[in-house]
Amino acid sequence: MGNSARVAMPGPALSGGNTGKVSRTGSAVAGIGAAALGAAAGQLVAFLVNPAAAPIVAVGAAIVDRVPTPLKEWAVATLGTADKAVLIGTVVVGVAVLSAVAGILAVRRPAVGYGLFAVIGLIGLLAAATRPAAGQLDWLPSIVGTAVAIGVLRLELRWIADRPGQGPDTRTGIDRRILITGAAGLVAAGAASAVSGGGTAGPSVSAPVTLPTAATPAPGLPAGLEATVPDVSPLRTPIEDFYRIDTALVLPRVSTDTWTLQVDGMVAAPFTLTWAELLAMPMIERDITLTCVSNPIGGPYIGSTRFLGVRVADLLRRAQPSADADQVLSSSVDGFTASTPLAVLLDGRDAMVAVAMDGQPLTQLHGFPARLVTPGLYGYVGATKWLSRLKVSTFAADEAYWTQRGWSENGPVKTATRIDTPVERIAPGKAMIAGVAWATHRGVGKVEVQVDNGPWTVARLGPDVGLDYWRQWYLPWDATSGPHRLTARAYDASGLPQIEAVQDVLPDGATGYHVVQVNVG
Ligand SMILES: Nc1nc2c(c(=O)[nH]1)N[C@H]1C(S)=C(S)[C@@H](COP(=O)(O)O)O[C@H]1N2
Ligand SMILES: [Mo]
Repeated sequence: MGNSARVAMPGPALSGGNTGKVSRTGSAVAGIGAAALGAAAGQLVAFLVNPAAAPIVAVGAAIVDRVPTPLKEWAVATLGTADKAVLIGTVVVGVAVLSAVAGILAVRRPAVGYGLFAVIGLIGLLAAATRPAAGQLDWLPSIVGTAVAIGVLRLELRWIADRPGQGPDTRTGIDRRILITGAAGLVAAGAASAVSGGGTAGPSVSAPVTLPTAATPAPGLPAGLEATVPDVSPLRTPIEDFYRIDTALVLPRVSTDTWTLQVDGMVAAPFTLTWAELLAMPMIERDITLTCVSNPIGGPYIGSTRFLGVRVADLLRRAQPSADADQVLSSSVDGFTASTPLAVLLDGRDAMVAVAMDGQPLTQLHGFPARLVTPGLYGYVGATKWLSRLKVSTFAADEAYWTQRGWSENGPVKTATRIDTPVERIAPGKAMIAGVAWATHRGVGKVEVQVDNGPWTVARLGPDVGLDYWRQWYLPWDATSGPHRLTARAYDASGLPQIEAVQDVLPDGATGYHVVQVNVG
């Protein structure tokens, strides 16, 4: 304990060759450097144990799971899909500030600095260990990270207290070893998070998956309006443009070697499928439009593509659900859950456990190796990615992730339309008003467009790809100079118009007409 006794002494009392007082900046840098090296160590251990258990990421994930729904909606609305980067950035800044404080306090009272690091580590540990899909070793990255941070801080305090021969950097007045440690910490933390694919953009898992051919293939996709109408959404969304919404700060990495799908709960014959067993089942191929309940009117969180997969109804029939069951709770490997009405899954629609989008294995972003897709329902109630389990159950017994957070238990997609073009400014003369409309699983019957306060005019519809797919539309327009307001509304195939009253996305999807202001001139 000789060393710690020395460290415990306040700087000036040490005198011995120690001349100056310790700069506040220097001790703050010491704290940040120690924390950065600790974070790097935690990140590296997490890389080996479970990337989602890295302390910073785990704290971010805990925040994601706990922030009040209105705040989350605000974040999605203002930050869009950058919300994850902003969240992680906020956690990093928070830890940096606390570490700077820990460094400053530690110069006079080392125990306080160590204690603060221990508290930060404990928060990381608790966040990691209480994640819904926590692994057995998920506490380890935080422990190692904290130990490294405290160890480094201890060393730095020794440097601060006793620095003969190692004078401060002439420009900053900070001990060079502390500056070097800080720089090394930042580099190491950056490198470690890059290595472990921290953040949102891990490379996609491109396992050599050979896709089976569909027992019932989809017919060829007709040519879309995009060939003739500039700027309309293409009939099929390219996968790289397909929206991505999920709670995952670290994308789950699932190997098809170990992946299984458990089908159980209130069933007579529970079973578990391996990847090979799933692929051996009859596959359907269907064109389906997927939408997020958080998509604002006119928003981007919608995509349409071709899915290949096994009918959920085939799986459920094999398991034989109990007559008392009314929902299927689907789980992801990362702990996310969605509840889908059992009746919906058995009513003949093409709900499937999908293994491919647009002729390619699912990308990691979109749920590799298998996800649920339920035509007609918003993603949060029927599109679980990184799917691992289908539990037949009741709404009374099991509440899904978003239902626990105030979103509606039922999530049928509302009829809506989006004006894709024009936006903002165009030249006077011949123009094209165009967009997409959807009334998923009911089909689009009609789209109407209104210019300013003029009459509602029926738009021309693009090719019909089925009830579960969006419909492109366009209306030629002779644009006159000046500002104009364009409004569009869709009807489903039964003739019901979309809801006009404006409602926000919470709790069951936005309503209201899409309105676009354009300046012609
Ligand atoms: N595991 C998991 N699956 C999930 C989610 C999630 O957060 N975690 N989000 C759901 C929501 S809200 C939507 S809208 C869709 C989006 O699917 P996409 O990212 O492939 O477009 O995924 C659903 N599946
Ligand atoms: Mo969603």
